[in-house]
Amino acid sequence: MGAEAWNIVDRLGKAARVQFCPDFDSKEGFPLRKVGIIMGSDSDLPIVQKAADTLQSFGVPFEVHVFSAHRTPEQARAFALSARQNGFGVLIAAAGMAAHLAGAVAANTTLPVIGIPCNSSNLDGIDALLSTVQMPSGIPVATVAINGAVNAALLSIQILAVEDASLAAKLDEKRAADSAKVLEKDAAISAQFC
Ligand code: AIR
Repeated sequence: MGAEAWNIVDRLGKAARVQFCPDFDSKEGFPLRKVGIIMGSDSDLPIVQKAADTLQSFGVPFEVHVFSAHRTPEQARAFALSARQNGFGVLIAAAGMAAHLAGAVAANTTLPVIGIPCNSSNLDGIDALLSTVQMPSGIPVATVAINGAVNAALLSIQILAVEDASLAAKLDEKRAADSAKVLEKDAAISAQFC
């Protein structure tokens, strides 16, 4: 869907989505917005890959880009400024060291921004964690754990699932499957010690 169509959807809300969006992705009849995954360097990809894999497993559309708050600040800004009209619903920003990417992106959009602090220095990611999480009031970044790419993806899916019951059902299924695995492990471990 083009930028102009998304503008109409944003202005008019849900009713417009039904009217203007033939490319429905969700069973609800609403198009699913994309998740934008951006990283400060291609050296962050091994961490970020898990977010992409998680989104893929849920059938959520996404794009992946490299933008640096320091090395390509104009491109990072332009991406954030146009993200809503380009059909994104949530942005995930991963960076290491002096990790300003999530904050810089959040400064230029009111879409929810999830920050992944990456462990890419000899400070074990504590530098990136503090740089990402310590945002001043007014510009929030939802920061996950150091290298917490899976949770970043799951949180982005939960945000999209607010308006998408089929996505919410998939999240429930995953939680049930995760619980079943723990129950199996409990049975196996407790059997070893009785
Ligand atoms: N980085 C890149 N631009 C700004 C920052 N903070 C981060 C990357 C990566 C680290 O610096 O996100 O984690 C090292 O990048 P590189 O390209 O030297 O491997």
